[in-house]
Amino acid sequence: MSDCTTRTTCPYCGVGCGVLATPGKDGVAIKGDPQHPANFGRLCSKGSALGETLDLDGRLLHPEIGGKRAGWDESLSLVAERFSQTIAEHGPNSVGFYLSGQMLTEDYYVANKLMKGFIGTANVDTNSRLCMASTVVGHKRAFGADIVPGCYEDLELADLVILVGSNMAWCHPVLFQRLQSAKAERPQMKIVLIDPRRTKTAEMADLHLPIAPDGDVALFNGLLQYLADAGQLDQSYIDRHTNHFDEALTAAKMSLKALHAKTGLSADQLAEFYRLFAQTEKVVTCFSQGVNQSSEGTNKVNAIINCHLATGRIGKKGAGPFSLTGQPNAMGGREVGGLATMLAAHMEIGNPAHRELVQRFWQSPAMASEQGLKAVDMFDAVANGKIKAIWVMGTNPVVSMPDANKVANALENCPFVVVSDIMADTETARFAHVKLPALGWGEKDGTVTNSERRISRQRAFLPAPGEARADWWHMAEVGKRMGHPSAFDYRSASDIFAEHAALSAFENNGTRDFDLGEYASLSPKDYEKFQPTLWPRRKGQKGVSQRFFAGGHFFTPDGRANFVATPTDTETALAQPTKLRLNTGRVRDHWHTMTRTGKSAALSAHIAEPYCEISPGQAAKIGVRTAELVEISAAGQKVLARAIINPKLGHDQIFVPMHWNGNFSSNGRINALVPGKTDPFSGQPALKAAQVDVRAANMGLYGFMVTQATPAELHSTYWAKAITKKGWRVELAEKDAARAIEKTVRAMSGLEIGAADAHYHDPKTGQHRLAWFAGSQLQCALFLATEPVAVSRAWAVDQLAQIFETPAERYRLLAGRPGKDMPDPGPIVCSCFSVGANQIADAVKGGCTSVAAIGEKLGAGTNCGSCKPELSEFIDEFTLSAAQ
Ligand SMILES: Nc1nc2c(c(=O)[nH]1)N[C@H]1C(S)=C(S)[C@@H](COP(=O)(O)OP(=O)(O)OC[C@H]3O[C@@H](n4cnc5c(=O)[nH]c(N)nc54)[C@H](O)[C@@H]3O)O[C@H]1N2
Ligand SMILES: Nc1nc2c(c(=O)[nH]1)N[C@H]1C(S)=C(S)[C@@H](COP(=O)(O)OP(=O)(O)OC[C@H]3O[C@@H](n4cnc5c(=O)[nH]c(N)nc54)[C@H](O)[C@@H]3O)O[C@H]1N2
Ligand code: SF4
Ligand SMILES: [Mo]
Repeated sequence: MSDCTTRTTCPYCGVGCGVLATPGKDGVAIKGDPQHPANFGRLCSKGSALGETLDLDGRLLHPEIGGKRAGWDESLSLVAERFSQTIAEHGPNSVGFYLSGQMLTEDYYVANKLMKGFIGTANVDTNSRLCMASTVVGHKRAFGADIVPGCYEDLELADLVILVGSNMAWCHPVLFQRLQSAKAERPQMKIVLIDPRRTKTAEMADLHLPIAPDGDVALFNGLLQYLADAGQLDQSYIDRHTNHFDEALTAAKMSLKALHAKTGLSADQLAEFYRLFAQTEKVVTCFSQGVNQSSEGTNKVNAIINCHLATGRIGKKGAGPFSLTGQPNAMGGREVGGLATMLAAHMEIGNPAHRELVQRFWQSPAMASEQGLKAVDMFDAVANGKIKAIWVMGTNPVVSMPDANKVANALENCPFVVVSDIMADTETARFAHVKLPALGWGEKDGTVTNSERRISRQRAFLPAPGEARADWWHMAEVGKRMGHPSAFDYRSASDIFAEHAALSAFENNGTRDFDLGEYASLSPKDYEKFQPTLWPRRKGQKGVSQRFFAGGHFFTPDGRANFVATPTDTETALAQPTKLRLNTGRVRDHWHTMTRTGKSAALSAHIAEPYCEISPGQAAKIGVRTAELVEISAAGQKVLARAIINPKLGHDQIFVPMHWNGNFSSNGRINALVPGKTDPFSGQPALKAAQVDVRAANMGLYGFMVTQATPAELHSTYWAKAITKKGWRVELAEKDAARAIEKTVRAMSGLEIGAADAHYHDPKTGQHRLAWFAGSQLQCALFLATEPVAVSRAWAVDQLAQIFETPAERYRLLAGRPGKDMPDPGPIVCSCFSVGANQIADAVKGGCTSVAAIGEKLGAGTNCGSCKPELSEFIDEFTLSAAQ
């Protein structure tokens, strides 16, 4: 490790990998930190590409008022004044903060303190409501506190790992790799995947249960019933450490017929799963958004926990329920009480003693006395004018909230909107009256807590760009200007962390789970040296315990865990059988609304446009073929996406990724179609369950363009753009083929069709192909056809900026025919080494029958390893076809 290397933590997923960042002449070199206990040196594709996302293109570098550059002082004063004035006129409930699990703990702490302790309302909610809220409530109902009982090591020690509603291969890739290594060492370890879709995660599973959407409560209720019938309960644990078992078992009872109907699984599938669970002592059940983002998300969480409590498989090595948190600081946000339903340091807003304690600690003038508005309700309150001033920080709700157009309209009509972001032009920032530039990853200092309760430092290794300042500073400066100078007089993130730690330990004495007393008087120097640690860290505590509840002590009033009755009488069948069920989620190489990963050519190569997975039967029914566009609609809103026909998908289901938005595609923002239906206990929206119509989009003209210039305004019916190493690639489609191609071209690239240096036109097939050169260097190539353009994208992208001297070379380019010297790599699978599907298929055909052998030959999978599940799929498919 060189002197210029900084130890920090990845800003993406909740695995919380340690990163070594070394700024140098050619940018920042990124490596996994071998000493970090989350990843031991590994990084996934997104972590590995962090260096590509640190440029200042598109960054917000100065405060803006009404779209014009403004000074910090006037901007902060305006925010303070407008919030104060709104509160004076309409009361504290007329303002709100909408925050993010990507804020650092210190940022979050200050925001929560300002709103709950000094403005005096709990109208502070966060995108964690869309992410982890059901788990929070599920944990509290069962354990009396929001605790993840185990740690990552448990996944490695388990003999059975169950993944429920988790696409771990793509969403928690380094943890997935740890699990893969553990299984390679102990092949007897079993992995079960429960997901309606067969995802890349299934590549590692011994058993994939393609459960009916929202069949999870029934599945785990059925398991509880099975365990009871088979005499496989841990009766002594139940008797000594829990309450309400009988109620839970009674509620779980259902006929076999109902069980099959709700889960969509056969008797054999159920029996195999139930037997595995019953027979294995060391079981870890990991769950993620297929569980949380549901109108019965909280009951799903409790149905899972019930089975672990009933078998005493909790808090032990290799056993327990394990919530996989999404965002880098989802957990830190919960620790500071960043949600509208909590107080600080895992205290309860509904508990007067807790409120009094926090108020005394903060010396606050106006404590919130009840829960505030949860995300969906908060934007409803903006829409109906109850909230008149809102501050959005570190999240992009116009893309990520359900009923996204309603959110956009609400912000448009809100009298005062503040947005703190690192980027100047997000779909949310467009509605801001005041924009405040935040420090981004690598520029800011603070802490994050990962899925296993491990607190790690994010450290700055880059100078602050422009006038950007830390998020906590935005909040603290407004707090001071609202009349609380001493309460918000922080000099650094370290000051804030120490205060947060002190509050967690304040009059705690072991009564509350969350305790960082050890750090209550941490010095800035110690903060600099802070090593990744699990909590609790009580003052004077000897050693760090990795697990909760081994001794059966819970944080409920009587110290016993609660079984929760989770009846399955909620409707799981399609409400309107004529509609399709829209499932949404993530792709391997993009992060949410793409403001950062969209800057990386390596990450943008894997999947470059919005797509819709659809079953062959459904595709045939609507008359759409692979690669044509489909139109997905609901409530008068429409999304266009590329059809991918997936034979393993249920007939009445489709899947569309959540990432694409107006900055990268014409109409890919899927949340425009997802209604704001929520779980009754957690308020978390059912983001995987919209009812939609799908039909063929019937485009008259399709296009594909590679261009060195950043595409200007794109006006075609459909477009999607992705950055490449030498420029951009753009997918296009026009509804009306007769519409002048010339117009399309000009709108797309500013280039004149008449000025193209090479043309190819085939009136029979309706194909037009054009290329523009600067000297002999390819500047832009455009391929147009009446059906989806059949040109290798990866190959075409590689042609940009190449030299084409002779007419023959240029002709070959327009023919889309790779020359012998430039073979077509096929769609990119390994983003680290740009290895494409054709290359991998050739290698497999040539005798590479293991992932390692492919790696040796092509390099694919040998850096971050995120593509390994895809590589093994190639091998499986080849072996299968060879066997037939
Ligand atoms: N590459 C990448 N990784 C990420 C992120 C990212 O944006 N990109 N975001 C991070 C964040 S914030 C989060 S929250 C996590 C999310 O991580 P995951 O939860 O693993 O990801 P998702 O793709 O949202 O959804 C997981 C799966 O739930 C399935 N599912 C849908 N409905 C049901 C159901 O009713 N039952 C069951 N059992 N399964 C169902 C979907 O088919 C999907 O495959 O990922 C984190 N990691
Ligand atoms: N349909 C559907 N919708 C979903 C989901 C789904 O599965 N399906 N998943 C939901 C889930 S789990 C989540 S977590 C959300 C995520 O959704 P969002 O939180 O909206 O997504 P991000 O793109 O991560 O937004 C982060 C914003 O913060 C900015 N930013 C980055 N770093 C900083 C910083 O240091 N400070 C500040 N102030 N800003 C910064 C980024 O530029 C970006 O604008 O989406 C939810 N929406
Ligand atoms: S798994 Fe990947 S995205 Fe998640 S923290 Fe590790 S490197 Fe970052
Ligand atoms: Mo999330």
